[in-house]
Amino acid sequence: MVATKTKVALVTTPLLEKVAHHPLFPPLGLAYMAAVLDQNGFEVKIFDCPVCEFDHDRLKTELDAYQPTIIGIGSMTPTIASALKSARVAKEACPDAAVIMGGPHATFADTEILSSEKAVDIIVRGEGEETLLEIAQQAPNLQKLGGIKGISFRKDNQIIQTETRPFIQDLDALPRPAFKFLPMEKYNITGRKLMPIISSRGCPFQCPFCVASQMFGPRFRARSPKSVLNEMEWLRDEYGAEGIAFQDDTLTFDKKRATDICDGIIERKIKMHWGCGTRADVVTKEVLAKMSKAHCDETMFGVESGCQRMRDILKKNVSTEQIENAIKWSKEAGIFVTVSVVLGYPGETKESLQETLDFVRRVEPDDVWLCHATPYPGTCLRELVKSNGWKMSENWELYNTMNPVFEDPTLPSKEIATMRKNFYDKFYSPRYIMRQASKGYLKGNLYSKIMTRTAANYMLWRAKARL
Ligand code: B12
Ligand code: SF4
Repeated sequence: MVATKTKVALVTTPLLEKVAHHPLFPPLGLAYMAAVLDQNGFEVKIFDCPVCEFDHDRLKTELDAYQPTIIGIGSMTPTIASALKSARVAKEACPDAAVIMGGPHATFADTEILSSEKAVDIIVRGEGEETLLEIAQQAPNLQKLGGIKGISFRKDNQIIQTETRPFIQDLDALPRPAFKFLPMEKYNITGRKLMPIISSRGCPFQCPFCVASQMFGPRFRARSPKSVLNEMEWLRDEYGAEGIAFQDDTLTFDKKRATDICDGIIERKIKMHWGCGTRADVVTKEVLAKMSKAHCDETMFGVESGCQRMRDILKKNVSTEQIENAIKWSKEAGIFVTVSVVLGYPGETKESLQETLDFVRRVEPDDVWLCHATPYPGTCLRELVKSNGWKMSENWELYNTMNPVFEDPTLPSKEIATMRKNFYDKFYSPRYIMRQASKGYLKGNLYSKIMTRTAANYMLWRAKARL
């Protein structure tokens, strides 16, 4: 008799219409967990509802037909309402299955979710690969959950949080993300196949508004350049990837390793455009020039503020000179520069906000993310807003950094939102479109091409809104 494999379904929850979203990328976290389960003899299906355009009814039909033993659902803060609805339809379709939730929102809102949502049986906190595997190995009789590190669950009307799981030390030992379970032909960003790679996890900087450093820990854990280069070639050969989006928090934290990856790209003639995020204090002119030679088209710097006093409050130990140099060197190297700033963090004044916007205008990046300070569960910012007793929205759908979600009595959120909007109205100008179009279409920078369209759409949307 052939033993039947335990079935695991992994779900990216359907997008709710009114929740803003970015271009759709293959869900790397689910693909990593799928790879580990697959390697250990489990049968896996991934339902990436946004890209498949599944709503909750369709998800229910799919789960009903599949009848898995375990259903794992990912969670981000703005989509948590949809994730909880997915849990409910999962329980209706498969009443005997264990419904498990993981990801950055569930990790830090575990007790709230387990106390209010009976459809969720277990929450996996932090990295999921080892934890989900251990749960699957116990299924279907999940009687010894107390022995599994990094989970929260209900028992006798109590919520049990097991010991925190240590972070995975040898990232090279993980199998490659199992993209074979995803409809890879559907992921296109303005017609180009851009694929994600994460070459390191963890961040030693611990900025008080950031979830990533809490999720993946304070130590920079890096994969070897060889394994990263092999994965780039694999994505190109297996899936036709034309570009790579590095999902690392700080790709160049170890400059020597970043340089080795670039040297490898050049030596192996891997001709793919790529982009990454990093900090201005961990790049040099030489590293940026090398990155450009290795086809880096875009880099995003977490600048956070143009005001030194605010950068001190934000524990961003980076000087104005370092930021200006990083932007200048990137531009000289022909790299598209995005800067990300946080608006309205406690301590912000109208003057510091203006200083930031003036600073951004002066350094003229190719793009700018003006993010409202957002108190995600798990951040020091959330604790600060709570301890100040300030009004804070519990509507998670608004937690996308494009809306103010708390009220600092000294700086009305409406004022921040207006200054933000006015900035963008001027930034995405016809001159901007011309500049990006010339870089994109004449010099071939992929991100400039994308931004030409984005800015043109923004101007069109603004013109229509005024009619
Ligand atoms: C890529 C990315 C995106 C992509 C998502 C693509 C995708 N399909 O995954 C896009 C561009 C869409 C995106 C959008 C947003 N993002 Co984003 N994003 C990231 C980023 C840079 C990398 C994610 C990643 O691939 N990580 C690597 C994998 C291995 O980790 P993972 O996905 O977290 O999965 C692991 C664990 O979380 C866990 N896990 C995850 N799901 C599940 C499910 C189960 C069942 C289990 C058991 C475990 C589990 O196990 C996985 C493996 O270890 C992270 C930063 C980071 N370092 O993670 C931010 C991050 C996740 N994003 C964040 C934010 C704030 C956003 C936005 C709200 C706002 C914005 N300005 O971008 C929007 C919201 C989108 C939405 N509609 O909800 C925050 C999360 C905050 C929160 N509480 O939700 C992060 C942590 C960044 C940060 N520094 O704060 N993002
Ligand atoms: S914002 Fe960037 S540098 Fe700061 S803790 Fe998060 S990942 Fe690290």
